[in-house]
Amino acid sequence: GPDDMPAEIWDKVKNHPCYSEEAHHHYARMHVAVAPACNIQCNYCNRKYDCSNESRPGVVSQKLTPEQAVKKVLAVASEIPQMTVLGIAGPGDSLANPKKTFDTMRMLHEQAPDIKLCLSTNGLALPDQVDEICKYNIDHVTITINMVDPEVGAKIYPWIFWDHRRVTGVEAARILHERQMLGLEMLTARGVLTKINSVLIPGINDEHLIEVNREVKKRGAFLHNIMPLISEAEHGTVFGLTGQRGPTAQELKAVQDACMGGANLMRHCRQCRADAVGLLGEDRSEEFTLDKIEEME
Ligand code: CLF
Ligand code: SF4
Repeated sequence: GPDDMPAEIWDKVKNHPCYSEEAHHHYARMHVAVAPACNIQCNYCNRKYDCSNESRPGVVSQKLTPEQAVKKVLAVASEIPQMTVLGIAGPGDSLANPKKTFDTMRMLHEQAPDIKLCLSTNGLALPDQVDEICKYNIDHVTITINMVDPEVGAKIYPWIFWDHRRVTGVEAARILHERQMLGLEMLTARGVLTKINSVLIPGINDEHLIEVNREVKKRGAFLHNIMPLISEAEHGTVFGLTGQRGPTAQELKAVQDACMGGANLMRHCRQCRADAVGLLGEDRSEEFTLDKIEEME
């Protein structure tokens, strides 16, 4: 709340539904699905659906061009006055699609300067894009960080696409880890509020997330959101984790509790889809499909 943080930080979080538990009852966010490509492979990802780093897997979002996205944001903003934040969270990685992501952000920065801009990324491309992020006043960034030990990372990420080639194994996880830490440090230095998402994968990174929490706090992360792996048979075989279960509610709470005293935890995440619209936990995306927006004009 306003009593326990500097005024300029409070100003950034007071109406952001993800960064403030209180705000999520009153303020809405929306996502536009402009970023289809990804530059890494997570073992828990099913590429047919939205990026599961931020989203509930098993939903397919309507992909938009930057122009369609801007049109949609302006239409939603005029219908839902509590809509304070626009995020780009997939369906792939926002920064693996820099042209589409930043074209959208630039147009919104110009045409709707009151809307707060937010994006989520796996962090691989982040250090190269920090200048661009600051240019459009994107002051909230989420990085998905599932490990700080490349040996653990090798069990989560079979490959990354880096420097024009595919890199695999522990080397891939080491590069991803270094880029995530560097990106986080650069955002902190520039005053961008950074939230860390971690996917809790039982037997792979459950105990390790305590160390992740410590390392991200050290580098200035504002919030740490530990999310359960969602693995449901009807969503098809997850790429490399056949038979992998998600955590129980008790297991999730135990890891979150073990992180108390470290980086502040977010516990109200609803794992939104890449084209979510409305209050967290409420999904009005069906009211704002492209054909409906065209009818509104
Ligand atoms: Fe979207 Fe993410 Fe920005 Fe929020 S969602 S890009 S930080 S505006 Fe929020 Fe949804 Fe959880 Fe994400 S509840 S999945 S944390
Ligand atoms: Fe899938 Fe991982 Fe890429 Fe997200 S970051 S789209 S979960 S591979």
